[in-house]
Amino acid sequence: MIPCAKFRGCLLAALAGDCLGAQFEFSPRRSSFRTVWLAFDANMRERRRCRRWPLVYTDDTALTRAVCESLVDCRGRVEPASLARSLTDAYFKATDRGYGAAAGGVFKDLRDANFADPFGPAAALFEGRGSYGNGGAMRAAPLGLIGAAAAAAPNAEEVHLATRVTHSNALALAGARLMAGPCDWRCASTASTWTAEAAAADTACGLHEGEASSYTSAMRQVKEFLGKHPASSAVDEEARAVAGALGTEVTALRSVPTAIYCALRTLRPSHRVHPLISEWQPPGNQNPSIDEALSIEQRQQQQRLLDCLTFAVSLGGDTDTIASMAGAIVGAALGADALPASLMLACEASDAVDSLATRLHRVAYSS
Ligand code: R7I
Ligand code: MG
Ligand code: MG
Ligand code: MG
Repeated sequence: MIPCAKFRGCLLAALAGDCLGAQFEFSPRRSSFRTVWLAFDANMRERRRCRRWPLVYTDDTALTRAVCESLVDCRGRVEPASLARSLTDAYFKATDRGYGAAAGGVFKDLRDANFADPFGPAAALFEGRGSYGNGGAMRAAPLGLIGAAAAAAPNAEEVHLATRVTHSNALALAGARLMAGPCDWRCASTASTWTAEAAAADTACGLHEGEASSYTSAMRQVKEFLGKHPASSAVDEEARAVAGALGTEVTALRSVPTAIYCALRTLRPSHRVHPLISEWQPPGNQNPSIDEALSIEQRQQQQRLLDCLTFAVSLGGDTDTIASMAGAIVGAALGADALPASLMLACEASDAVDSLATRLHRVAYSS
């Protein structure tokens, strides 16, 4: 059985990546690791001064929550009509959470047709080719959790159905499939395992390995970068090179492999957390004992997650989404202990996301 702590770690770290990354999304200039970290540190201290959460989440979390809710309602299955309704409700509850340009139209069309054809509006986008944005991949983590919990092989078919409600382009489908794939939940965190999954996703979606536009070729680059071991003092050069080669765009192909790189970089045993973070003292918040009573191992896990999210955001571009997807992978690997209490106090609805993760876990193991 996959422990509930992994479900919680996955969804809470995805929330944290979204909330922390949102303040930098598509800034005109990339920020240094140091600048990003100083902002995060301030975010984690801010809660003491304000009544509401200082960091609000964006569409990434709104839709991830909606996927969870639909899965819980449907006892762990993907039912496209239920999912379409759940995603659309989330959108109309707050349309100002930074949705992709095409997303709003899909949700309006779904609602206007009373969800008669859950795939119709998305299939018509971009002259019938469908969106290749990362909006399917950014909400795929709960599908991965459910898929990994089922004894059967990963529910690739269900990931397709869930994605096609908004994204029908092969590049979006393969990216979502990769994000929901079995690697991370099982902690098979080597680049080779991910590359094999990328090949499976490419094949299933009709993308061809030899082409530049494939996840297999992107994962090959991920592997190359992982083979280098830059010193933490060269972290900004690493970020520039990774952002240039793998991308930081809203397209699935130019963001999913980037997020995977950020996660695998942090999870490799030889990884050294940046000194700014290893020297960090968690703020004493309303309940100082929460952060201060950590074991050394827990503290190291928290530092690893923070290091991952800081690096992901320092890449620039689609920072909320890349940090959220990287967070989902690392959070699943490390578990909920990796989330600092002060960070959870800073992120909108962290308590609601936490209980949703627990409900999803219960559903995953109750049939
Ligand atoms: O994929 P999607 O939900 O966007 C997610 C992103 C994340 O960064 C969120 O944090 C949020 O900021 O948005 O939304 P879509 O509108 O489906 O896709 C995103 C964008 O990708 C579109 O608005 C287009 O600019 C571009 N795009 C395409 N452009 C040309 N041709 C997607 N598909 C195409 C295409 O086929
Ligand atoms: Mg967003
Ligand atoms: Mg979107
Ligand atoms: Mg984004």
